Amino acid sequence: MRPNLLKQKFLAGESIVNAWLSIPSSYAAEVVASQGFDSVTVDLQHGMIGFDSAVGMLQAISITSATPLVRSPSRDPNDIMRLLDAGAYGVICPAIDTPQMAADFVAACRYPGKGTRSFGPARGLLYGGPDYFSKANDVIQAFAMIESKEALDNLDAILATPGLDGIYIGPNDLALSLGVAPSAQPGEIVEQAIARILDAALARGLLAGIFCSDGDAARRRLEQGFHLVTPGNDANALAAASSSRVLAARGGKQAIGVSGY
Ligand code: 3PY
Ligand code: MG
Repeated sequence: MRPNLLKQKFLAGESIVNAWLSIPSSYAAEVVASQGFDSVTVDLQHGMIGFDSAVGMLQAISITSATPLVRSPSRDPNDIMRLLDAGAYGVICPAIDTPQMAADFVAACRYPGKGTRSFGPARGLLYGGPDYFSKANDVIQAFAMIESKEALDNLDAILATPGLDGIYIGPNDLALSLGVAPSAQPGEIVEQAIARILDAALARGLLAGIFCSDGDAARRRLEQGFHLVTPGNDANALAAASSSRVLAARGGKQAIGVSGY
């Protein structure tokens, strides 16, 4: 089976920089994936992306060595299994708040023996190779999003889920759940929660990932000990690059722009 470079890098102790796609375009996916990211995530939860667009985007990512990931639109096992069949090598599943949710999520990512994934690997087989079925349980990765107070309360039990590869922190929903406004620079309460989740993941040898507002924030999270960081998304990058060009063309006069999330 085609190797999972993200997994290999994690096992080798190397940091992982992950791209985040919200624009439903295989060409945009191809452009972003070609910039040297270790993994590229197609976001079907908050991105403007449906299943049909996601398939073309996973194909576009396939021209590079970056590991293709998805953020599933929900915890629904049917969504998760179909995205794996479309060739995702890892799933970031939103809002895993309880150990039962974590167990159900991991089960959806694994064939019987280790889970309940239904057979029909479709494009996963083309991308992964003829031994996809026999190797998929070891190669495909399952990352639980920790992004609520309930998940914090259940943290140890969630992290103890057999077969879970790691966690991915959603700092914005985490902030909301803790009663504070989402911010590019989270305040004390959210930072304490983030540090607690990171420590617990590191103690169990799980991969720890987090969404960041930009490249500088991502570098600081790597320095803090995270394994995988996402330096913002494609829409932010496009907005920032476009507004700086307007600014330059107008000789430095302030452009009035709106950045997508
Ligand atoms: C969050 O911050 O809640 C996220 O889900 C980031 O994508
Ligand atoms: Mg979230």
